[in-house]
Amino acid sequence: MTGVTGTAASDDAVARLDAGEAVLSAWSTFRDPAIAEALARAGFDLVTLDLQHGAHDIASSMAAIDAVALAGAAAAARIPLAEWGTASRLLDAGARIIIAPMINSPEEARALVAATKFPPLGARSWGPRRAMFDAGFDGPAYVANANRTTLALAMIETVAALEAVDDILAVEGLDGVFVGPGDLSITLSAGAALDPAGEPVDRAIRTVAERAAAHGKLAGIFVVSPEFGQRALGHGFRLVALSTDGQMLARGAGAWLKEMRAAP
Ligand code: 3PY
Ligand code: MG
Repeated sequence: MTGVTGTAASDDAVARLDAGEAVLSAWSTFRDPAIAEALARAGFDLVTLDLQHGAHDIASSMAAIDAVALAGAAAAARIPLAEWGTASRLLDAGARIIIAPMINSPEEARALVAATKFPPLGARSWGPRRAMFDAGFDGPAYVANANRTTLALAMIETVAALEAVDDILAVEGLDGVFVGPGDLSITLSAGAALDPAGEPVDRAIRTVAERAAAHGKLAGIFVVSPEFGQRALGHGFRLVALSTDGQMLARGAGAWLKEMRAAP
C-alpha cells in the first residue's frame, strides 16, 4: 500500500501523523456505536464520525468515541457547519481530530482554532470529560499536551477556499487542511457536475497537497474509492478517509448477492 505503514489499530493515529506517517480513516455515518467499533476492529487506524451529513449527534458521537477506543483506535469528528461549541464538546468527549467543513477564509480558520486550542493558540474552554481518561486524570498534563495531541483541520472544498488556501494554512494553531472532493467538484464546475474523482478536482488537490507541504502542515482528504485513495497518497495526502460505512455496506452486500446469484 503506497506510503502507509503500521496499520495496527492500537497505534495512536495522531502520533503517527505527527511522525509523518500516513493514516487511513473509516467514515462513520450510522449512529450505532457498534458500527463505528466494527470499523475500528476491521483495522482502520482512525474512525471519523460525521455530524455534518451523517446521522451522528453529540450523544451518538460520545458513545461511538468510547466504542472506537475500546477497539484500540482513535476517533475524529466532522462537525456541522460553523458549530464551534460542538467542536470543543467533541474534544472533551475524546475525539482526537476535529474536521470543520466549508472553511473559506483565514477568519473562519481562526474561529476553528479558537474553539479547539487552549491559550495561547486559542480560547478552548476547560472540561475534557472523557479526554482526561487518556491523560490519566492529570489535568495539568492534559492542558500541556492537548494542543499537540489533538488536531484541527479546515475543510477545503470550494473555489473560494482554494483561492485562500495559503492564508488558511498560515493560520497559527491550524494543524492542516482536509479536502472535500464532492463539494469541490460542484463548485469548480459552478454546479454542473458532481465528479469527486475527476480531472479538475485532481489538479486542484495536487495544489492543496503541495501548499500544505510548503507550510509544513497536514493534508487530508475524503476519497470515494481505494484507487482514488492510492492516488491521493501519491500526491502527498497523509490522512485519507475511505468513503462511508453506508457505501461499504451497500458494496459488500451487493458483491455477495451478485456472487450468490451467479453460483450454479
Ligand atoms: C465532500 O466531498 O464534499 C465532503 O465533504 C466529503 O464528505
Ligand atoms: Mg463537503
